Amino acid sequence: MPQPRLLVTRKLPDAVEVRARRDYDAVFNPEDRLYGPEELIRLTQDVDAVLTCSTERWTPELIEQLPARLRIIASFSVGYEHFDLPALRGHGIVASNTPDVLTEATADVAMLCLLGAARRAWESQLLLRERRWERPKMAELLGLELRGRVLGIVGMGRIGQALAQRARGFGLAIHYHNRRPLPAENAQGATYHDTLEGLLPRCNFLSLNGPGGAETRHLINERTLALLPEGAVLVNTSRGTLVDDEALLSALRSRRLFAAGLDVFDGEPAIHPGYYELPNCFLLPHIGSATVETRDAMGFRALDNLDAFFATGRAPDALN
Ligand code: 8YV
Repeated sequence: MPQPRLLVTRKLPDAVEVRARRDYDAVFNPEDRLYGPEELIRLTQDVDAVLTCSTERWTPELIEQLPARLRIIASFSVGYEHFDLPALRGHGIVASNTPDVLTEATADVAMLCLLGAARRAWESQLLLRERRWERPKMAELLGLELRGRVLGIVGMGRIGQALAQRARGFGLAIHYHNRRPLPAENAQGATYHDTLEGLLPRCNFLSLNGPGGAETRHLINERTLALLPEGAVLVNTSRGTLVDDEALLSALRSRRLFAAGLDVFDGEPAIHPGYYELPNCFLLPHIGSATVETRDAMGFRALDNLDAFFATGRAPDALN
């Protein structure tokens, strides 16, 4: 049996590419260019499978033009809002993601964002790097203590729960909003709110850990931001689309919010320029899953899905 032909759309860690090259007739993207829809249509014409990232959007218009030969698109990501699942299903193409393997790394970065925002890490970095640190000042660069405050988590899935576990160690009380309350063994004493409106007024810190997509677009907007207590901190490591940038920037400028810690942005990497101007933003370039172990595990999980699909016709992490 000839090896299935696989298009790998982005440059992936070496160990992942070595395995893909061993088991597939694989085509890579060594320059790590970002493919637009036309290029994707051209490059997929002679492949059986694609290993994609969340940087490629699989829209109905694009899916319409994929060849009958293409049977599976495995994503190197847990998020899957870049897939139009009904359109893929309609074309008999299986889509899969990589759940579980990036939970801990992403929860670590959520904690980093929370601490970076609360303790004014960016302003402190600037003071040093611009050689402006004259002497320790007792009444400057004062941040927020975590102990005894409340962290609200929107979206208490795997990553939300892993963040809650970390945050408890810092003395934060956990409240959360989810479609459904968690079983007691997963909630670990966290307080459930059945509405976002019920949760927000309780939160000194708010972390967004829900999925992207149309349903959650601009969940955090002028109205919902106004429900947070004065001086709250917003953390986002899920998807930038959850936040209305103009509303957040205005709350940060007026200091109604103390700070924000953001790893994801609407339209990234072309983020809203307003963020660059504000000292009370701790900004990271979407590095939630960026550890050696996790990025390898994501690639291996995507390949596991492809292997199982070609061996049995079923991908364990199939989404459709
Ligand atoms: C990835 C992510 O870096 O897995 C996800 O959903 O957001 C990130 O971990 C990125 O999406 C790679 O495709």
